[in-house]
Amino acid sequence: MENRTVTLSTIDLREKRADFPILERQVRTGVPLVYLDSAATSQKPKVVIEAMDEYYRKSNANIHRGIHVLAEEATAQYEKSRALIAHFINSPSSKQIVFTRNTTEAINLVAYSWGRTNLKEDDVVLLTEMEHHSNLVPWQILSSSIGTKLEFIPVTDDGLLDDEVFHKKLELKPKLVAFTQMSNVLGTINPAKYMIAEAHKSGALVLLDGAQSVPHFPVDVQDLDVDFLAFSGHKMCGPTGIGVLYAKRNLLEKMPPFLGGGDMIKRVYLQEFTANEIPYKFEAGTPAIAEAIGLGVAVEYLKSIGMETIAHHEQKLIDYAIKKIGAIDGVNIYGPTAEKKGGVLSFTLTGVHPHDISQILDRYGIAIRAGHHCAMPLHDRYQLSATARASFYFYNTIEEIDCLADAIYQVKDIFGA
Ligand code: 7TS
Repeated sequence: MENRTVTLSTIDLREKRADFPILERQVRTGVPLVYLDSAATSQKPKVVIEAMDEYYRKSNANIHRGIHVLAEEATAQYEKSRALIAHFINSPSSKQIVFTRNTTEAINLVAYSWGRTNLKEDDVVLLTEMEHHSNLVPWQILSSSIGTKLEFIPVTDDGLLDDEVFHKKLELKPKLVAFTQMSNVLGTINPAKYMIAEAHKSGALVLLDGAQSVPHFPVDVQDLDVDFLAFSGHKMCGPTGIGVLYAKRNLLEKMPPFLGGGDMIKRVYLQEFTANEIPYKFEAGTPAIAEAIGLGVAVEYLKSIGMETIAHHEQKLIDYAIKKIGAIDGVNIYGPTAEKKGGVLSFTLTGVHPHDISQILDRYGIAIRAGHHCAMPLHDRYQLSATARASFYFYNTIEEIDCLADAIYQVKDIFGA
């Protein structure tokens, strides 16, 4: 599958667990933590925690403003991080990496800045039924204020985007197609390169929500030819509070600022201002400096393992999980077959509410998530109010999936399900 050309792993990723202090924790009645909630946020390796600690101990200062040694060091580290992230996604330039708080803010930036400048009443924005609320609500807000129309690519029963309807919707000549590269509920990995090429043929720009893809497999913005890519640091071993918007240079250069304030200006007069160059034009105010530095260290850490190795390991985990958990009587798994998805397993158990599943699993130290996972319309599509979701990262093991299966049998016993 596209983006997933994996080579056989030679590294035993089990040894990487030692990099994560939290994975040594025991919880509840002294049972080892089994963390299966990385789609919500990943755990952080020591190198990231220590880099942020070191920054505060040795170099803390505000960036881009001072001429003293600490300000110079802080600025250099912050900008080095931008360059590392640019390299990680193969951005042609680090000027195309805008630091935001998270994926949500990156998408809002595009909706407000690009959307309000380039879209008008009745223009079509094409989304999908499997979007996280953060790639849905900003476009709804835009629609309610300027009258753009939202259209949707439906999801099939087996959790894939309907390609035929996608092409029909392209005939409406959308100005933007915005979709997730990987669903946080179904785990579906959408054929992004193909969809981007098809959207471009019809004249649309494409925004890719990379919140669940950039942490888990190689994403190359030039190979994809994507116009906008949004992702969050905290799902990829980095801290919370830092995210990224990548965009093509010509788009960023024409887009007006999103927030106004310090750092995003070149010159300010009483009545007006001139905007700074990219990417600073979009980074108003003091940014999350330690967090940006932490994310730079996180991408170096991921690269040292290898994104293909990570993808390969997670493929093994989801394949095993679908077989093992899917064999439990009463369990329904949502989403496509293992080779079309990443490490996300959403399921229901007949007769037991997902919140009850999650609560009982917690007694065994197993952290999963229950609810709508910020994808209410997708749950409506399957006539569900909630699902239970186990999600994996490279530090998870086959044994942890066995623990999950054993605990689901306990849930069945308790509920007589
Ligand atoms: N897009 C997708 C596909 C996501 O999975 C998430 C977060 C976001 C956008 C938003 O990311 P944020 O960092 O701006 O919050 N997904 C989840 C989840 O599945 N459980 O908690 C957060």
